[in-house]
Amino acid sequence: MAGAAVLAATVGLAPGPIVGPAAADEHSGPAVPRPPAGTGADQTLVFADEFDDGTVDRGKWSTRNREADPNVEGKSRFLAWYPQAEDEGVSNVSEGGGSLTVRADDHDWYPGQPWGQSYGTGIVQSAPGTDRTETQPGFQFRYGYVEARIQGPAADARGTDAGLWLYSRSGWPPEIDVVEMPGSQAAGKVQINHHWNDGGHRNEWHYAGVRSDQWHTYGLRWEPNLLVWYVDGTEIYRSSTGVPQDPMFVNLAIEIGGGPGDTFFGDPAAGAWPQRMNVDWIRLWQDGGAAARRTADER
Ligand SMILES: [Ca+2]
Ligand SMILES: [Ca+2]
Repeated sequence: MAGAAVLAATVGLAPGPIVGPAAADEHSGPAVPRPPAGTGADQTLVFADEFDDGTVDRGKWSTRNREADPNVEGKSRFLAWYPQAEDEGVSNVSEGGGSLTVRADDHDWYPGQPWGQSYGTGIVQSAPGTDRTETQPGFQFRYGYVEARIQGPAADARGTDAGLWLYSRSGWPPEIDVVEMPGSQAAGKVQINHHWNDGGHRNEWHYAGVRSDQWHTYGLRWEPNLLVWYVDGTEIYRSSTGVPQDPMFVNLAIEIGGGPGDTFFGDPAAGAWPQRMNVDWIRLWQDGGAAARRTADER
């Protein structure tokens, strides 16, 4: 990726680990959200959406699925169709009541879908080049602290996988799951996961200890040699293995997949539809130095 190469050449490696509480807010005027104390000294809010104005910000988000089949312009993946308001007059992504909502449902047919997907769902991605013309400016970052307040699908959301993922345009893996909510889990189990390339795909999976259908804040601290996951501001896991060094972009979505006997998604035929994921806000901080080194190429 030319963008990634330029970025690597211009940004260089980030400073070492950052410790200590957040400093007092030096800004005047409207309050700028601060990262939770203890999650590092990151002070610069470099990307955020409060989802409070009732309109999905298409300057920040693409609603096409970069991982989906490019032949259908990012509209199909697994068992689901990702309808686009501008094309099909239908969208499963909306904003209202102070939150972004992704809806997954089991309509038999969506306008425009070519392959008979039985389900529809939605996504927002900050990935550059995700729109039809590959001109979406997008947002990527490397190192920092990202946090979102999320209410996921119910415990009976068989066939779904909701979450906040970080992906890289350089390929897969890497993948960092700030939070992932696979629908096979009867108790609405919430996971934090990490996938990396070690001459092959390796991963680690951890139970987050909370229910998917309750509101929680999920955070990730990403340093050059360390990943730390937080739920409601409390550290629940850390890893220094396979820490990604590529710029990554943000994804909020409900995927649909699985089938009879599937132990991850579960069986969508046994699911309760529709399911929703609500996101009150997402905020991403970097330390001042890292933020200053960000280039237009990262946006
Ligand atoms: Ca908005
Ligand atoms: Ca909000």
